Parts: sequence; structure tokens; C-alpha cells
Amino acid sequence: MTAGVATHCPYCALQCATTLHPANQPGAGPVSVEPRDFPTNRGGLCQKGWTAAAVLDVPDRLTTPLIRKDGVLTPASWTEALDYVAERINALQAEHGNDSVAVFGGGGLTNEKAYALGKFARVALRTANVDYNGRFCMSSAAAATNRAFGIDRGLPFPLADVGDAQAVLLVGSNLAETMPPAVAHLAKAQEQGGVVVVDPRRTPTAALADVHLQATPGTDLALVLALTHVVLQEGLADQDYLQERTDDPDGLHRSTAGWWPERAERVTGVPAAQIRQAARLLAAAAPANGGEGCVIMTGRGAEQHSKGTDTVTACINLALALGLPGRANSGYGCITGQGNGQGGREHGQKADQLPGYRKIDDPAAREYVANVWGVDPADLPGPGKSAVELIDALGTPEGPKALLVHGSNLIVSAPRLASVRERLASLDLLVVADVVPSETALLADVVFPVTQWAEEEGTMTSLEGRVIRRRQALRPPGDARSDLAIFAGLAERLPTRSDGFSLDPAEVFDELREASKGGIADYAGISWDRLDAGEALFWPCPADDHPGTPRLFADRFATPDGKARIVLVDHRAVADDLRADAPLYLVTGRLLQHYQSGAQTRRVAELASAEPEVFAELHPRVATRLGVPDGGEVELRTARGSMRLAARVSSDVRPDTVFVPFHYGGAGAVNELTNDALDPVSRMPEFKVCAVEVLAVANTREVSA
Ligand SMILES: Nc1nc2c(c(=O)[nH]1)N[C@H]1C(S)=C(S)[C@@H](COP(=O)(O)OP(=O)(O)OC[C@H]3O[C@@H](n4cnc5c(=O)[nH]c(N)nc54)[C@H](O)[C@@H]3O)O[C@H]1N2
Ligand SMILES: Nc1nc2c(c(=O)[nH]1)N[C@H]1C(S)=C(S)[C@@H](COP(=O)(O)OP(=O)(O)OC[C@H]3O[C@@H](n4cnc5c(=O)[nH]c(N)nc54)[C@H](O)[C@@H]3O)O[C@H]1N2
Ligand code: SF4
Ligand SMILES: [Mo]
Repeated sequence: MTAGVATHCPYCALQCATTLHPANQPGAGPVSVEPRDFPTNRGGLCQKGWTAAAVLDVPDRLTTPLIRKDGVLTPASWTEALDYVAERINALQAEHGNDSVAVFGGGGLTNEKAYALGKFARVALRTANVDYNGRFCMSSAAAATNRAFGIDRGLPFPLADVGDAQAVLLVGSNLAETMPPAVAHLAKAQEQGGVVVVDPRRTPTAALADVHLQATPGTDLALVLALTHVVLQEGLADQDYLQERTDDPDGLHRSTAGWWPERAERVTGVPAAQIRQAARLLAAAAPANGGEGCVIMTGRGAEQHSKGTDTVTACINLALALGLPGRANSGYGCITGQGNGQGGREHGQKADQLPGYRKIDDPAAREYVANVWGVDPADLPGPGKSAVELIDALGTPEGPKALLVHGSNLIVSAPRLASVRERLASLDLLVVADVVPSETALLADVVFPVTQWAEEEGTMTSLEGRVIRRRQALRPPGDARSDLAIFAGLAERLPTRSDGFSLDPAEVFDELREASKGGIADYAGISWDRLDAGEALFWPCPADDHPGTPRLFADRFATPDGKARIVLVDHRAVADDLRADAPLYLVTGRLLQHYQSGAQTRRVAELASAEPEVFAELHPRVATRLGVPDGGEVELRTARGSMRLAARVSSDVRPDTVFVPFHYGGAGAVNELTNDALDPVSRMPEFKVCAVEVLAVANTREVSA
């Protein structure tokens, strides 16, 4: 057997290490996947990782560019497709200005693709309108950590540190299904009775917790304020740390004084005694109280709300009160989701950002990056619209007339789909680059077939802020090319005539290093050679002889005075809260077997047969009231839309809550129902909760008859 190609899983941010070998099983893909030992996955893989090779040669894999002719997507050559798109862009920009063309990126793109996408938007298109699906993902945590710590690296410590912690608080994360191999890192905390999970459902993660706080959806902020209240009230806070390392040692008292556990119980439904128990358990694990370490982590359950930034801020404040950030086996971290969710948010895909996590409205940053790109700083556009606002503006008189999508399946994954559908339909030009004909690609005027993980070289930055190598094991099928080829091919055809778009990912990475140099996310010292030699490099890594930074905040935070900012926050209600005709909470999230919009995993037979279609998980009490058996059909109605689906009756979910996974397209897309109310700071939509009415379909038929 050959040594195989050492790479990483194509899906989530855990980036489990794998080795690819030539295929040995017919029908399972052109290569076989074997787990490889690595600090995050410790030799483990989840079912998606094991079956990932199947996506490489699915029967409907895109292998040639397509142009819509007489309404039908028709095969075309690359030259024809690039010429066509460039001409259309040219005409639209000449008539409506540069901002009339928008670009939408993805957190699954390699660092090189993400960097090139941001540069392409700013240099070749000169448009301000670029954003990406990370806005839907960890943007609330990013906003909160930037605000408090002056830096946004999801986990500011290696994941293995969690494995040495005595207590772990997971707020709105279902790690056991969304990153199964990571559960190994909870073993010590489990042994010590220290795992606390906040989730309205008894998920597999909640099932392994010592304390499950099964809070009412949308009330995490109140709950965490109450936990902090107990810590301060019972003298369990680290006062020295608050004095020395934060800017407002007394502020937390003021902002949490009103959140005594009995009051929080009324809002969250979590018994006051359980709130006290959890607070004491976490405090006992804090190093200042003689514990072996305490980690607080948030997932999308806490973050995808119109108050997500403030909820994460409350979690950070609790961590600061306990003196955790920068201490051994302790701290606050956001569990980044997408494969390159971390790197994807550092190199300029964001509306307000230049490479190195620089701010696009900072004159010094503009000058530095413009110099690397060989353009005049005055020619760089300013900040653009965030994802939902960008989608809302598509096709409007003032808004973009063309959209280029790289690495997102918006028509399944964006909130309030009726409006997304309308906006996409009103475009003059929709271009989608993808590996498969996703639901969004099927709406496009032009589709570009691109290479995916095992067919390309590149780098990804995992949830730990560690840069890793993606390596090529196969030749791309048919005429598929890297996204890099699209940026280069269009750039040379546009009036800006930019030639600074390399097809070689190693060259692009070297340019990215230069562009990030001196920025917050500094990659200057990270080279492919060092990575290939097996060095574990976490950013910031400013020089060739710098060892990288696995742990942040040991002595100072990345704020001007080095102190963490305590931002005072208070609880507020869900944007679309319960009402008489919508008396339950609809919450959305993930299943073990499917990834995101399902564009990839719904095409893998083993995964599709395990979870073939959408369902609504609801409590037996709700089912009885409606007279719906397990598997019976229900209709869900929210202020934005309705859908019919099978009921999955389970006492794991709160009686006031219905859970629906978001992995399905068409009539199975729960985002027909979700709310696009935005967090004022992060611009994150409120995917996680809205009011819903549930009806038995038999009853709806009676009513309409
Ligand atoms: N299998 C699988 N794994 C994945 C992905 C996938 O699609 N499938 N995607 C990857 C990506 S991009 C991401 S972002 C991560 C996401 O990983 P997670 O954050 O773990 O995933 P979710 O299922 O979206 O949400 C977690 C939990 O939030 C709960 N929840 C809903 N509303 C609330 C609330 O108001 N408060 C609290 N506390 N909890 C609430 C849900 O019940 C759910 O169990 O997973 C990554 N890994
Ligand atoms: N209701 C609800 N909605 C949600 C969420 C939720 O919890 N609830 N979660 C949100 C979150 S956290 C996220 S991250 C989003 C994700 O949702 P999407 O942005 O739709 O993400 P994916 O489904 O991963 O889509 C990625 C697409 O890129 C393609 N692709 C893969 N590799 C490449 C590549 O290298 N280049 C190009 N051009 N394409 C590639 C894939 O085939 C796929 O079609 O969904 C959000 N939507
Ligand atoms: S946990 Fe994430 S990275 Fe690991 S195998 Fe599963 S999907 Fe892949
Ligand atoms: Mo995500």
C-alpha cells in the first residue's frame, strides 16, 4: 500500500486529519479515507468524514461551465463562459457603477481562495459589495470577542486544553453531533462531573452533561447573567483579575445585580437551584479558586439570535469574572463551524475587512494593502453591505444587479427564503461556482465547475487558529478548475485589466502572508515549507523564526491598554416572540449526518438514507394535543411562511419548542419560516428562534374544506 496523501476532512472546522488512498471499494468514491492521528480528532472521524470521498464523483458532479440559453443551462467552454460573464459585468458596471456587481463567498473556501476572492472584489471589480456566509455562522461571537478582547480567534487556545479542564460550559453547542471526535476532549470534565450544557433539547451532547440547563429558546442571555450574579454574590469571582485585567472591575455587579436566580428561572424556565449548582460547579473549576481549569464555549444556539453578540458578551463577562482568559486550561472560546470558518474571516471576504483582519476604513490598513496589491489606496472601495442586507438589496434600483457566489447555497441556507428567491430572481446576472448543481446553482445564468478538497492544494485555518495543509490526491474531473482560475480569468477580461491573480495556490499564499503582515491575523511567518515539515503553526506568526501563538491573552489582551473590555449587556426578548396564534418556539439546527445546506451530504447515499428528509421534532404533549402520531404530517406556520413535514415525537425537546434541521432544499427548507431580524452589531440573522403555529395536516384540511 502506498503512503497515501495526508490531508484533512472537507467539512467542518475541526478539520480532522485524514489520509487518502486509491479507492478500494467500488461505489464509495475515487479514494478511500482513513483517519490520521491529530491533536483535534485523535484518530477519530465522524460519519460525514468517513464517507467524504463519495462527493468527489457523484453522478451530477459539475465538470463543464454552463450558460443559460433559452432558459436551459447549456454546456460551454471556459473561454465562452468567462467572456460572457466579463461582458455582462462590464456592461452593468458601465451603466450602474462598480457596486452594481456583488460577490458572496464562503467559509469553506481555502485561505487562498478566500483571499483571492476579496482581492478580486476590491481590485478587479472595485466593488464594495462583498460578504460571505460566515455572517450566518460565527459573526456574533466574532463581534463580541473583537469588542472585548480586541481580536477574534475562535478558540484562543488549542482544543486539547479543553481536555485538561475540570469544567466545561457549552452554551448552544451540540458538539456530539456537529464535531463528534471533539467529544473526546470532554472526558476529564465528565470524570469530574463538570460538563454543563445549555440547550432547549436533550441532545446527545446534553445527554453526556452532568448538568443540562434546558432553557427556553432565546433566553441564554438571562441565564448567563444569573450565573454571573451567583458567582459575584457568593464571592466566587476573581477580584484581582477583574482589577488588573479588565477596564471596569465593578461594572458587572451593576449589570447582574437584578438577575437573581429566581428571576432568571421565570424567564428561562431553568430552576434557580440548578442555576446556583451550575455557577458553583464552574467557579470551583476556576484556577483562582484552586480548580484545574474552566472553559466556556458558545455554539450557534447562543449566537444565531438578534441578541447573539450580547449573549456572547455575557459569556465573556462570566469568563472574566472567573478570571479564565489566559489561564491554564481555561478561557472563553467560540466553536467555529465551517471548514475554514476561521481563515475565511481573516483575509478580506467580509464587507468591512482587508487581509490580516484589517479594517477597510482604516487609512493605514488601506495604504498597506493597496501597496501589496499595486493599486492606489483611493481606488479601494469602502465597507459594503453585510450578507442579509446585501441579499435584500439585490435587484433593487440602488442595489447590485449581478451576484457571483463562491461556496454557499443561499437559497437553502439564508433566512426568510421567499424574499431571497425574489431578490435572486430580480438580478440581471447570477453566477454560481460550485462542485455540484446546488439549489442555488440551478437558478444561475452561468455556472462554473470548481475543484474541491482532494483535487487541490491549499491551506485551511481550523477552529483553533491553526493553519493546516490541504493536499491534492486526484486530478479534477472533466473541465473543473479552481475558483482561482475564475478570479484570474475574469480579472484579465475586465477594464481594470488586473494581472495580479495567480493560479498557483502556493504563490497566492505567499502574497496573503505579505498582505496580512502586521495585521491582527498575521500569517507572515507561516510558510508551506514549515507546514509541510510538520510544524504546528497558530496565528499570529509574524516572522519565519516565530513559533506561532497557540495561546493568546497570557499577559495582555489585544486592546490598546491590554485590558479586556467589560461591555454591560442586558436580556431582551426574541424578535418574533410567542403570540396567541403562534404559541411555540421554532428552533433550527443540525443533524449528525448532514452538512449545512446538504448540497454535498444529500448526495452521499449512506448519509441520505440515514436522514432522507426533513422532520419536525416535537414533544409528546404537543403531539397528543394535535392528535398527531409519530411520523404523522404537521404544518408549521410562521409570520414568513409555512411548510408541511413529518412529526418526530420525542420527549428530548421542551414542550414549548419544535426543532427542525435546515439541511434540506425546496419544500423541505425550514428557512422559508425563519426570521431575518438582525443583531445590531454583528448583522447575524435570528436563525435559531421564532414563533410558530403547529397544526395537524388532517385538521388543516378540515378547516379548508
Ligand atoms: N453534522 C454537522 N456538523 C456540522 C455542521 C453541519 O451542518 N452538520 N456544520 C458546521 C458548522 S458551519 C457549524 S456553524 C457548526 C454548528 O454547530 P452547533 O452550534 O453545535 O450546531 P446547531 O445544531 O446549529 O446548534 C446547536 C444547538 O443549539 C440549540 N439551540 C437552538 N436554539 C437555542 C437557544 O436559544 N439557546 C441555546 N442555548 N441553544 C439553542 C439547538 O437545539 C442545537 O442543539 O457545526 C459544524 N459541524
Ligand atoms: N435555519 C438555519 N439556517 C442556517 C443555519 C442554522 O443553524 N439554521 N446555519 C447557518 C450557518 S452556521 C452556516 S455556516 C450556513 C451555511 O450554509 P451555506 O452557505 O449554504 O453552506 P454550504 O451548504 O456548505 O454550501 C457550500 C457550497 O459550496 C460548495 N463548495 C464546496 N467547496 C467549494 C469550493 O472550493 N468552491 C466553491 N465555489 N464552492 C464550493 C458546496 O458544494 C456547497 O454547494 O447556513 C446558515 N443557515
Ligand atoms: S467532525 Fe468535522 S472534520 Fe471531523 S470528520 Fe466529521 S465533518 Fe469531518
Ligand atoms: Mo456555520
